[in-house]
Amino acid sequence: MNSTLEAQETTFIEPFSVDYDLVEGAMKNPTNHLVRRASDMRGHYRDAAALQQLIDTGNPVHYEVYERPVPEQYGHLMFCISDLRPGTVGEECFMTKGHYHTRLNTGEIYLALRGRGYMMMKTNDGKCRYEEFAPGRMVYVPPYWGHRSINTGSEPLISFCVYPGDAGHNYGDIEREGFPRRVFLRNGKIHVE
Ligand code: PAN
Ligand code: ZN
Repeated sequence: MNSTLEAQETTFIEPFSVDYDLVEGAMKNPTNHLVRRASDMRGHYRDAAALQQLIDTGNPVHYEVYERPVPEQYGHLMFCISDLRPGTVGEECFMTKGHYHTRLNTGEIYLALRGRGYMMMKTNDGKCRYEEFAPGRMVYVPPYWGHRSINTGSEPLISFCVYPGDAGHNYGDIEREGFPRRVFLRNGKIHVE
């Protein structure tokens, strides 16, 4: 049984449940498990030489994302749990690549479960804002805002997110534009510059 609303297809599926390990930030039986290492982050940090050194000395994991995908359609809700490791590239805090949603007018909810950090957000006309991540805090990423998570703490930053099934991910524009602000750890203090 499929229903059509605003001429967009929404596939009927059976209800299901998912179990999480909220301390490890893992989904027990993920269908998709994405692992991004230092070598996947080329072009994103200011200090390319420091990133190369990290790649050459073990190429550590930056973050992992666990998903149980649903149809990528209007009406469905995609969700995932992610584990962004602590660390720096030079002095810049570990972060996700960041993206716009392909359908720009789709938002996202992030619930912080463990660790400390920021959600850095930007629009394609140059606005930039950030919100702090801390356990028990929800960050709302409104439609039109590109977003990137940044770990400013010493333990993994674990978050759970939910977004429209038909949102899609646009990495290319963020790679070209970058974010106007970066987050650094210097002498034990966090600086947003
Ligand atoms: C999240 C992100 C996840 C990884 O599920 O995809 O945190 O970040 P990157 O996609 O930037 O590598 C999300 O925002 N989905 O829309
Ligand atoms: Zn997103």
